[in-house]
Amino acid sequence: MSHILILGGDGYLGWPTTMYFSNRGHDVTVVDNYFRRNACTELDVGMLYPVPSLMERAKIWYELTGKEIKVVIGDLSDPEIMRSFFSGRVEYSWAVDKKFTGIPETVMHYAEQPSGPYSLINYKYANITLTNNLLVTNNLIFALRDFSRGTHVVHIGTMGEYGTPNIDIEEGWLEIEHKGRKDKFLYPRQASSLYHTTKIMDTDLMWFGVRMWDLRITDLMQGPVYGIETEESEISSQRSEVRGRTAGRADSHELRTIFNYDEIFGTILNRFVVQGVVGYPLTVYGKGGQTRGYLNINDTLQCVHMSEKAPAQQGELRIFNQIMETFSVNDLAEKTQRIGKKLGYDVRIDHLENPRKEAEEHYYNPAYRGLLDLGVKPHYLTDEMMEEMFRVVEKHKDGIRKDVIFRGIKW
Ligand code: USQ
Repeated sequence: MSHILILGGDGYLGWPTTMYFSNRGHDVTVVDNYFRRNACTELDVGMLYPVPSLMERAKIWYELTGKEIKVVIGDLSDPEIMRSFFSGRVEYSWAVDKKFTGIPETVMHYAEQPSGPYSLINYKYANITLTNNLLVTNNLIFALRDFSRGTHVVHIGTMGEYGTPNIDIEEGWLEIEHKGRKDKFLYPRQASSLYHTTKIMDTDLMWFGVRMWDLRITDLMQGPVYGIETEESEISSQRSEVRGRTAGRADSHELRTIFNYDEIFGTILNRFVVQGVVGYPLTVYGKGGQTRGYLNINDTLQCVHMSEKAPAQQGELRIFNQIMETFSVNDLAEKTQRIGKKLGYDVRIDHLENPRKEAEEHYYNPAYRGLLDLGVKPHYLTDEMMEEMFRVVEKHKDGIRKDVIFRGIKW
């Protein structure tokens, strides 16, 4: 089994990915600077339930499974921290065995400020987004250039890089015929937030690294993710109950991922379910015709796994569109309302003036075959899936803060 380094392993997707690979027998090292937690505290946005620190999570995971996840609390925008994972000078914040595991075969790169609204609060948050996201990616490609060009990077990009063009969206590349000659280019990109713009810049940096130094990179253009439980969070909650470790821990689900429902860090469907449960009218922005490609958190795990198993070639920037189905905001609101009503909630739908600048009615036809061809089996947004989300959220209903649901951060 290979050694996997997970950058940004404390976040909504990073921590489930960490457990997923550890559970499958990989050596996993995880690094995070607690950006997300600190930003939630600073901006006072709360979370659905408290989660233990990354070091505590690694310890609990070790107690429950006997599998070690090595942890580094550190800021990857510092090049020396990034380089330490390749030079062998890494200082683990927590590990059972503090001996260097070796250069990773795969790096999963999630270490980015992931929110459009955060990036547009004001120039200060815009700068944090730009510096963090671009420095981390640049530090990574230089560390690979200098220490390990054979390491495969799996980077989480975003479908938002493409925007909503009036033509079909291809998987990363577009063949263009111009004045009788043909060439292949990165598909035109035009993001709708500053955060999404940093992901375009990431792609450019990584494409540069591939052209100059033959790096091998998979860039996954992901849509908004929804969901809470993964196989590993369920296993761990069963085991922790069996061991009677529940006292004082978050509802015995201590290894569940961080779950935000606020305007800044919550993605739309997670927000809608929470709004449905607490009787807050669903916050549809504008006309609600905004269409995006969505996926279940369990499919993020499958997608990064399939990408890891069948890596990009040396000197290849491989791009996949990581979505499983498309919905408009109105589709999601109606679905939430229908399922909520079935479960006894009076779910109302509100159309707020859109704080964002985005097309509210538009053509949207993205290709997304690549990951399915690699063997990903989608978990679609069925009624059962939504009911399950309602049930988990219901358990934490009393702690939900209505004041963080909508602030109206303007673009
Ligand atoms: N929206 C509403 N009401 C809400 C929240 C969102 O109508 O209360 C609308 C937004 O205006 C947007 C759509 O729902 O049109 C999706 O919004 P979102 O906040 O769920 O997603 P977004 O800001 O695009 O960002 C999220 C993740 C980001 C990821 C991106 C994928 O935070 O990290 O890159 O989804 S994508 O949307 O494909 O660019």
